Amino acid sequence: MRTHESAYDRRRLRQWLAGEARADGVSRRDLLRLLAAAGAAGAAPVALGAPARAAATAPGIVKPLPEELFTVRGTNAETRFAALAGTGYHTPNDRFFVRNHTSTPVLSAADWALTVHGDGLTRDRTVDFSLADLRKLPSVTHTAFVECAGNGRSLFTAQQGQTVSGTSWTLGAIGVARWRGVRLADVLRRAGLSRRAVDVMPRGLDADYVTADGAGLGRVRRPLPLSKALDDVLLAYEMNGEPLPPDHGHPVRVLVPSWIGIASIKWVGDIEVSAEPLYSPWNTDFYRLFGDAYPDGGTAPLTGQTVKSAWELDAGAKLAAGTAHRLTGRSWSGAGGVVRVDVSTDGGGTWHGARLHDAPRRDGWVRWSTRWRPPTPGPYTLLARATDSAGRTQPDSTVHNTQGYLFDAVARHPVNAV
Ligand SMILES: Nc1nc2c(c(=O)[nH]1)N[C@H]1C(S)=C(S)[C@@H](COP(=O)(O)O)O[C@H]1N2
Ligand SMILES: [Mo]
Repeated sequence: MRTHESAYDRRRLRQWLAGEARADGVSRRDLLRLLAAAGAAGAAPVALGAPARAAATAPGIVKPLPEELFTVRGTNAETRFAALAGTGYHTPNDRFFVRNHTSTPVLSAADWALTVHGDGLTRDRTVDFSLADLRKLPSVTHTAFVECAGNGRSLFTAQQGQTVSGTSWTLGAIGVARWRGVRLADVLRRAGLSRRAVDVMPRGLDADYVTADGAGLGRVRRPLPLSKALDDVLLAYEMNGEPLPPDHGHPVRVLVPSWIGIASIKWVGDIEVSAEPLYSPWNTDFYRLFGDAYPDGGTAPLTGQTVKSAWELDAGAKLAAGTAHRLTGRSWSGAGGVVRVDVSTDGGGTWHGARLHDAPRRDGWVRWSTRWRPPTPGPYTLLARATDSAGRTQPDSTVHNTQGYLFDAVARHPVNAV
């Protein structure tokens, strides 16, 4: 079952208006704006954060970030797609992208505990789980991508000439890993899930997040509807067969398959289970679509990821003219497995099917390849367009939203034949 938030979100807003929902750390103004979007009168425009600046280092990331593997963007590190060529299906931990709102906290697994609490538990109790407690529960392994909602954001500007706020990712804010852990559903049931529970809000142990304008938003947290929390969400303690590395949430992170990355809270320290709908800035101000094409107060909170494709080549890569090359790439979707990828090596004049090397796989990606002999020296534009099992195909352009989320248009990849 896939959960869509829009109907749920309207109900959550009505409940807030009736005093039946909680919104700690969210302003009344924000909620009134969202209410307006859900069907009432007009609302104030959205304030945008300052655009991210590229930095020479990524303060707060623990693992090495060699430039062959990563492009550093502020507190974040983007995977270079060229560095995935030949690496296999799963993204090696040493090249998996990092998105940190603040910095990686270095936590000891032995001292760590997860506190599950809230009025959505029977008798409103508080239950602690150590890592050893979690390891005693049945373990599950699931291969899934984690992809930032802003992946591809810079293409709104590069391809569509539009202004957006946020980290200027190209397409490398995604990785696919084999996650091992326990079902969140098992943990919630052990904690004593009440029939009144509606929302579940995991919160990270990293520092309070302060925006560029100095607003303190508290620790990173985002509510999940109970239906998704009980469906396929994991509390993961392993990534590709290793204990979760510090930058990816050591010792335990939430893994929400197919949804935008912000749902997968790293370094989870507590989970509130609530009988009332919950809000945080990460489902009010951020991670909704705002802009001319959208309601004044934005859409419902974003959930599933869109369809995308990327070539395992640097932008501007040099390829020998008159020589046959095997070009590779990957395509993925949050709505189902990728069943078809069409490629063009002449800027979209002619297209043919790429060879797919993986079966369509929900929550994952497919690797593909194509052969190309650049006829003469000069600049060329490579395109790849994926279609998923739900029938979604990448469009030629993506409708603008101010924060540059969910870019899904066909990317124009420049190369030079020399
Ligand atoms: N506690 C915490 N969890 C977090 C974040 C964060 O900054 N703090 N960033 C989120 C975002 S926006 C994304 S895209 C993913 C990135 O996961 P990764 O760094 O393991 O690639 O983690 C999410 N979980
Ligand atoms: Mo993200």
